[in-house]
Parts: sequence; structure tokens; C-alpha cells
Amino acid sequence: MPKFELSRRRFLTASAVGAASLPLSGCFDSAGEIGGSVRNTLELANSLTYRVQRLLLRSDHLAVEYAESEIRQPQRPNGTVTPTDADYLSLAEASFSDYRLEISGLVERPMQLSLDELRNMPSRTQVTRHDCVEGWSCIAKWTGTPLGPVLDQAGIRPNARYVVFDCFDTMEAGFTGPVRYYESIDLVDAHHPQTILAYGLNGETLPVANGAPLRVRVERQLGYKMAKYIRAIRLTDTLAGIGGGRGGYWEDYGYDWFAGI
Ligand SMILES: Nc1nc2c(c(=O)[nH]1)N[C@H]1C(S)=C(S)[C@@H](COP(=O)(O)O)O[C@H]1N2
Ligand SMILES: [Mo]
Repeated sequence: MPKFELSRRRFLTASAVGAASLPLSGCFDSAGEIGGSVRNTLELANSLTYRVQRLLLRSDHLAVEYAESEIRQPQRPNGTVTPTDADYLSLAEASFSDYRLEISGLVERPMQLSLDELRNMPSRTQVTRHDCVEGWSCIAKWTGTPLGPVLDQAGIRPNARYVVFDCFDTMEAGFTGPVRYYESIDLVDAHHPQTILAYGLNGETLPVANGAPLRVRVERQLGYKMAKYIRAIRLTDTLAGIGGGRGGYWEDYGYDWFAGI
């Protein structure tokens, strides 16, 4: 194994504060065919700027979609798997019937959407590969509604640039103390056809471990970008006021904001 891989693994192990140490449970790890490309991606993401990646990755370029027969394992739950936050638990107890997705910020019409309303919007199902920065991957079937048209309904203001996801789950090891998970993407990724607000996994209702009732799929980026347990979506013109200012919980620890695969 080349040296940089070892040191990166050590770095990742040391910096994965709060990450669950679950067994790999059938997912393929970094010794396999996929791990190499994940590591190459990391090297690439470190050395290229966001703008260069945007040029290389055409905005309409689709992530690979697989056949259902290629799903060889359940989606490995990672990060938070059982939120303990009181507001989340009371929603979960009622099977999320009182859940409302809030959409606010730089929009003409702030919205509050129930799960039924989201399920009645156009749906997309895709079998895709999830690559975690820790070096494992899973293929799974995700069902949800494309994010772009949902935001369009709220009327995106011309000065909006970022889509910020505010999650229910509190991370105890936050940069400045306990903090709820947060992430962000830009409007290009928000309008990518495979970017969906997912409520289904492998033909079932999205389980709590994988982000119920709603999580985002951003198929051309690494796993940490795909916020689970989404409470609210905010459109902003800057990431300055979000957490430590780098646009995401892990980004505030030094991970790249643009984690292109
Ligand atoms: N709210 C929230 N979203 C999150 C995380 C988390 O801890 N909390 N972990 C991230 C990481 S590192 C990964 S790899 C994926 C894991 O998704 P899964 O549990 O469905 O495999 O969720 C991402 N989204
Ligand atoms: Mo991850």
C-alpha cells in the first residue's frame, strides 16, 4: 500500500470524532475495487479548486446508476443512527405524521411541506453507490422527489446561492460544543436531476438509521454531504453564518465543502 494511503487512513481515523464504529456489514471497504477510486477522489478534491471541478463535472453529468441485482448489502448506517433529540423523538413516535419540512431564507414563498405532500410530488427512484470518506461504499435504491423543483415552487430569489440543510440530530463533539448536523450544497447540485429528497430506501420507507423521515441524496459527492434527518432547508447567499462558516459539520473539521466523486 503506498504511503499516502496509510497516512490518510490514520488521519481519517484520528479525525472521525463521533463517527459510529459499526462493522462493515457487507459493504465493500477500501481494500476493494471502489476504495481506490474514493481515495483518488480525495486526492483530486484536495488539489483542485471547486471551480475546476465544476468545469470537469458538467452540470448535467449523471452519476452511475446500477441494476437492482447489483445491490449486495443493506445501506450501512453511519454517523448518527438513532437521534435522541426530543423534538425528533416525538415526531417519530407519531410515525412523522406531524413532520413538516420548512423551506425558508431567500425564497419568495416560505413553505412547510408534509410527507404526504412530498410523496405526491414527482418521484424518482435510482440505484446508486454511496461512497463514505472513511473508505467504504454501498449500492442502494433511493426513492424521493427531486429537490430543484421543490425549491422552485418556493420561488428562489436571484441572490440565493446555497441550499443549507438543518438536521434534527445533535452531534456531541461539535466544533464549539454540541450542535445539530448541518450541510450545504450549491444551486447547481440542488437542480441536478439525481439530487432528491429521499423518503424511501430499497423499496421500504426510509428507516431511522438512514435518516427518516427525509434525507438528501447528492449522488456526485461523498456521503457526508447527504444530510439525514432534515428538519429545514434554508436558501442563503453566503455560508458565513452557518456553523463555523465552512458550510457543513465535517467541513468545519477540515473536510472539503465540494466533495466531488
Ligand atoms: N444528519 C446527519 N446526516 C448525515 C450524517 C450524520 O451523522 N447526521 N452522517 C453523514 C455520513 S458521514 C454518511 S457516510 C452518510 C451515511 O448515510 P447512511 O447512514 O444512510 O449510510 O450520512 C451523512 N449524513
Ligand atoms: Mo461518511
